Amino acid sequence: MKMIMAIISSEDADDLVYELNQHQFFVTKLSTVGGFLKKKSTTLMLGVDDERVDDAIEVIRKMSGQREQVVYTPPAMQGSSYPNVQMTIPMNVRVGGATIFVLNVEKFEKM
Ligand code: 2BA
Repeated sequence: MKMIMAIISSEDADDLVYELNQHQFFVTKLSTVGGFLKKKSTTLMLGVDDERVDDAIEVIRKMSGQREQVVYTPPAMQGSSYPNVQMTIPMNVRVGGATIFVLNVEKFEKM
């Protein structure tokens, strides 16, 4: 058995946990903070049979891996001659990202 620890963006946590549960993975969710940037993150702990480790990682990659997303931002236009015109500019931003550790589990018991 292995313990997967995945540090992910908190925005992705609920959807990822749902998807992992759908795939019959047990998950424990911890609220964490990055030591360097002090930004809130979520760390998931999954106890997984060896042969299912790759499946779990694939779900994590799909739901919380780094990806590009289009966001629409208002342009920084001061003193426009058309104040009622709402313009937005599409921008590609990188979201998500996961750091994964896979640890050997010496013993697993429920009592
Ligand atoms: P990432 O490498 O994507 O790491 C994101 C978060 O994952 C980290 O948040 C930390 O909570 C966790 N993490 C990553 N590698 C780890 C490890 N080997 N052991 C334990 N936890 C680990 P932060 O510590 O706030 O780091 C945020 C970002 O700042 C990192 O993104 C990396 O790009 C950069 N960074 C972190 N430590 C750094 C350092 N000592 N020097 C330069 N850049 C650093």
